[in-house]
Amino acid sequence: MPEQRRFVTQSPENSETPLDQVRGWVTPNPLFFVRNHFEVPQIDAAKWRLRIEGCVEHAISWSLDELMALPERTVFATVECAGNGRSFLEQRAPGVQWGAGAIGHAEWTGVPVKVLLERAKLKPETIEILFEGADRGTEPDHPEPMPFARSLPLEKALHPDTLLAYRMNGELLEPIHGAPLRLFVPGWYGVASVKWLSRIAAIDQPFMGYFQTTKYTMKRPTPTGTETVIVGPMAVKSEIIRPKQGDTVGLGANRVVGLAWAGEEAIAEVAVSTDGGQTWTKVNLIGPQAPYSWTLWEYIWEVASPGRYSLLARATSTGGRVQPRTYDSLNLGYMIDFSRPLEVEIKRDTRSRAQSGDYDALLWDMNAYAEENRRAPLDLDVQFGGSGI
Ligand SMILES: Nc1nc2c(c(=O)[nH]1)N[C@H]1C(S)=C(S)[C@@H](COP(=O)(O)O)O[C@H]1N2
Ligand SMILES: [Mo]
Repeated sequence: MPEQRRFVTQSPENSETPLDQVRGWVTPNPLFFVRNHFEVPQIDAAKWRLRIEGCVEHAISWSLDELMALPERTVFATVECAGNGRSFLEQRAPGVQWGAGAIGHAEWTGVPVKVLLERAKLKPETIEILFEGADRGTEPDHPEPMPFARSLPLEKALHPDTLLAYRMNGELLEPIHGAPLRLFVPGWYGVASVKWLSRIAAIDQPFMGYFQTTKYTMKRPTPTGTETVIVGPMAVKSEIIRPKQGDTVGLGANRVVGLAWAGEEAIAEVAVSTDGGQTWTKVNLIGPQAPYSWTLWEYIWEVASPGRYSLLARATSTGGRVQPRTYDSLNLGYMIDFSRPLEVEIKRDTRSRAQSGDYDALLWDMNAYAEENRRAPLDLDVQFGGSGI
């Protein structure tokens, strides 16, 4: 049976990408995680229009056909939910109790927001752009129904890679991912990428909506105390996807496979420790290393003695940011970016997972996976980093 998303909650749907099955750069749409605060709204794409209003010279509304006739742009990007990994926190934080899979990587196609804002012509007093979804509902501490809405600072809204997206991996958006049109903000936590867009407004005051004041904020130290910041750009982070937590593997050469990402930056380096963080070894990065995008990595771990081992991975971005070892509780249950130890047991009589230098096996795996799941084989030119073994 083909793999499926792993449900954390049924209604509204909150489900994870099955990360232990990742074998390629792009996450297939049916497996791509879903984060919904409210039920999916019913939208008739033929009647749907996107309004642009507020501090603009020309308030305009657009049909989907009109938007799709504009010059389009495509961006590959990884999206992570700001609450991804919340269930691993020692001190329980409220919110969806995600494992590691509230993340995915896709090719996003649409019209840069900038193109529409230029046509609507922003008035000089504009400081933020507000994006409103068609989904509505209540929260326990907000009994009045409200739409899901978020604003972006002008600079990010006007970045040419910030898209009004109608395609995901080449397919028209599915309802669950925001059809007919969603905002897509590469390098930022998923919460910024408002789905089911209905309205855009240029505003001259900071937006104080629920999803960026009551929720999705963190604390940051200041000389006099702390200040509140809105969850925005993604952290630098890595995840070990094979072996899995609690696996038993054999003596000899074991292949450790993982992912690493760095928000608006690309990954520069990933290192692995198999002794709980005392010593670190650089891994081989596999496939494209690009801004916004995760990279797969592989480490051939030669183990000489049986026992219990604690594995850690640590990513570094091209800008020099390094993944932290511990969680910063000022993040308030968001941006869960610390290196999480993975415990495995090495047994003498267990078959080892990989032989040294089995790059071919990795490629074979990726293609076998595509075939099994009736997906197009990888057309990606896989490059292996490092010196090889
Ligand atoms: N309208 C609307 N947009 C939304 C949300 C939502 O609940 N409603 N959830 C946000 C959050 S928190 C995330 S992580 C991403 C998830 O996008 P996906 O479900 O396509 O993976 O959508 C964002 N956009
Ligand atoms: Mo999210």
